[in-house]
Amino acid sequence: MARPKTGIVHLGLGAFYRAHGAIYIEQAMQKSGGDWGIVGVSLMRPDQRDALEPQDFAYTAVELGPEGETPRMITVLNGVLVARENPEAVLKALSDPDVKIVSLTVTEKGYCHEPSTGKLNSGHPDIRHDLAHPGGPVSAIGMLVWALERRRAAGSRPFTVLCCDNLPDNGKVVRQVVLEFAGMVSPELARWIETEGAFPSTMVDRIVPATKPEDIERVVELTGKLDLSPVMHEPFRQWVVEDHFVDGLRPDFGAVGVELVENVTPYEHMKLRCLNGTHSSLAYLGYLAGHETIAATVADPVFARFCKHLWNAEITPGLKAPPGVSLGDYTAALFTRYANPAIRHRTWQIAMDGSQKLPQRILGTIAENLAGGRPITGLSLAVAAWMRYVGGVDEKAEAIDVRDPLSARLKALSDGASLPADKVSALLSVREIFPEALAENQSFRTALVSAYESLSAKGARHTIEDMTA
Ligand code: CS2
Repeated sequence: MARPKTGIVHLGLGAFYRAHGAIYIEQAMQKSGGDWGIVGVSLMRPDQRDALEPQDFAYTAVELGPEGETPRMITVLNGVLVARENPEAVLKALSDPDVKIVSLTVTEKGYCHEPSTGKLNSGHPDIRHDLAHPGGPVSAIGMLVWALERRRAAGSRPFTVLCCDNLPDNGKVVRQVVLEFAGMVSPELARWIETEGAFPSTMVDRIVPATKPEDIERVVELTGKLDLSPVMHEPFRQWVVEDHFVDGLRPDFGAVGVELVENVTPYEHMKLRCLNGTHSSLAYLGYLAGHETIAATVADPVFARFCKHLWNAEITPGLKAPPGVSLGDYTAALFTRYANPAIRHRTWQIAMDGSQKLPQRILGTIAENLAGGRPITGLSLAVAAWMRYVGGVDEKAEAIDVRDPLSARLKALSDGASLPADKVSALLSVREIFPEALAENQSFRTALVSAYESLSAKGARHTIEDMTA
């Protein structure tokens, strides 16, 4: 079957994008046409390319719903490149004038920014490397800027940069770091990107656990075919996008249910705080209590009560709902999504990269609640659970495999103190995570110390039980 021409390059090809953006785009082309085939880029590892290439980049997306599993073949990918192996091929793809959109899911840490300020971390080793290597960038930001420079030099138009990561104002974040990097290359380039480029913010949502070996076997049972890289996802999906694209060029998103809006901020706040905020809270506390998945965690009534308490008492009271949305309905639907037993989303997976996630998921709500006189006990317990987690030892005294760009430093800070109050103080000193005003707030500190003490003495489950009794 003839494939559509490539119009999109996606940086950070993982299960999430293949089960979310890629499917929307394939459906938009089925409805309205257009040359929006996708070339995916893995920044480091070749495994996605190696699994997908022999199957001509087609893969199975399996919807795990209450009525069972629905597999669907997705054929929107035209290829996968591996940046570490061949950065020139990536720059070439990005410089092709037929490519109108470059989208990204490179995770929070992939923007090389300082989460608490949103500015480029110009001391980041990848950024320093990329400033010196126009032909061989290793960071997504370096790839974007050096490709934009090639396009400008060739007299082409810039591409739209479509950020699909869970960051607030994600378009603004990537615009800020791209412009800062470009400014160090040449003021002219920065000006061109600023005036001609586009960085719409987006809110993306679909729960897509990492594919497990048993998923591959399940797909064989369902379809009779071996697929080395299927993706498993929940039925729910949402994509809210600011309709601001270079020369207005984009797939017919409106035809497939993508919400095109002027201002994505209320949607992002709602999703990051209600979904990702409780996801991370359940991940740290659930992991410490020995729960393997989110579904198992909320099947425990103590945790279910806690999750609802977080929404009702601490998260939604200060939140401005997007137009026409009821936060009560939104969080009720979220609970059903978490409880879906077919989605085996590991607490350990969500617990990764906490240093990059806590600010936008939890700390913003805590800071606003403190200013507005609202409670912070439950969210502070979640932060204390993260502090226990990065200490690297679980409630059965077993080692935790902590994955975080700051893991070594966090562990050293935790190990360097012995009393809970000192561990809390040590971890609060990490400025990339806790802004000074919050770190020095006495109510927050007191809540953290008491939560940490209780976690050490009684464990996560009993602490929550007492709190929500
Ligand atoms: C999760 C998200 O891994 C995580 O940190 O909270 O990936 C979450 O599943 C998605 O944002 C849902 O849209």
